[in-house]
Amino acid sequence: MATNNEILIIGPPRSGKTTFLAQLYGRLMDKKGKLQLASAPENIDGIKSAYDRLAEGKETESTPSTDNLEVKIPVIHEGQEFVLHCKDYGGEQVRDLVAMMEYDKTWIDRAKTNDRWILFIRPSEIEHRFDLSKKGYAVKDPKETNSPIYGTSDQSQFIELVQVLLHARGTGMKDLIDTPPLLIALTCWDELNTDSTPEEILQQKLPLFTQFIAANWLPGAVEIIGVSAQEFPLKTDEARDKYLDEMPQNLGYLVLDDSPKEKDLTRLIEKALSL
Ligand SMILES: Nc1nc2c(ncn2[C@@H]2O[C@H](COP(=O)(O)OP(=O)(O)O)[C@@H](O)[C@H]2O)c(=O)[nH]1
Ligand SMILES: [Mg+2]
Repeated sequence: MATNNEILIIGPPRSGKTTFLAQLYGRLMDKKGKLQLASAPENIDGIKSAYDRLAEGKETESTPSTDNLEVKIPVIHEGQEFVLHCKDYGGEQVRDLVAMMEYDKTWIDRAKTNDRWILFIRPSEIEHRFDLSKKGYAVKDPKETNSPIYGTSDQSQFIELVQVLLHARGTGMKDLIDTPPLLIALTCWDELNTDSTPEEILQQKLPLFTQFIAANWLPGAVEIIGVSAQEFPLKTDEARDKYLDEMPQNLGYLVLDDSPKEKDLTRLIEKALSL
């Protein structure tokens, strides 16, 4: 099946989407990577302000729940134009994924019209390995501020998300899926302090989800990579100073099969295009 040139980027709150997009935007502006900007992106304000914050050594601000703008970034790869669609949600909306899909019909359209999907997952925020005894219980302290949506049955949430998107597209699961190809980006890779591969980490952290993906996608139509858009947390003045010294455009890397510390962040998109 021929794939179109629309790419969907999806991930729960605090999975590092805004930071990655701000860093990607910087790389696109620098024009040194494999991908170039095709024209001015739409609704770029959120990403620009994140970009400006990073330029001051400050971390991104979380997206207010009322702010549901979709960002569109047109890029050129090897002479062909592609559009990246990324939509940011406020935390509470994503807590019930099915409700989110009902709440926002544009997601259904997105699932239909984007023939390539990139899913952002932040492994360090996954609470525990799948454990039947814990299934159904809330594991997060609700008082905790900024608490990620990951929690109980992270795995079923990701499985459900992918199933809802497939259903919205009308993609059956009887045959192995080749369209949409799926790139799974494991974000904040630096937080893991690991020598394991992205495949190994996904298997360790989300074995059931890994099994679900393997059972439904053609092996060549799915890939798992690591991403560290920022390289370290920006929680202390020391870290912020270090960030400013090294400069945002020099920070960030991907963990790819062919390049374990790839500095060209635009290659994440290239990977999605090569599936
Ligand atoms: N250590 C580390 N922290 C990161 C990285 N990328 C993002 N973060 C932090 O993760 C948090 C959520 O990031 P953000 O981009 O706002 O996530 P979003 O909600 O998916 O848009 C922020 O505190 C970021 O500073 C990274 O590569 N490494
Ligand atoms: Mg965000």
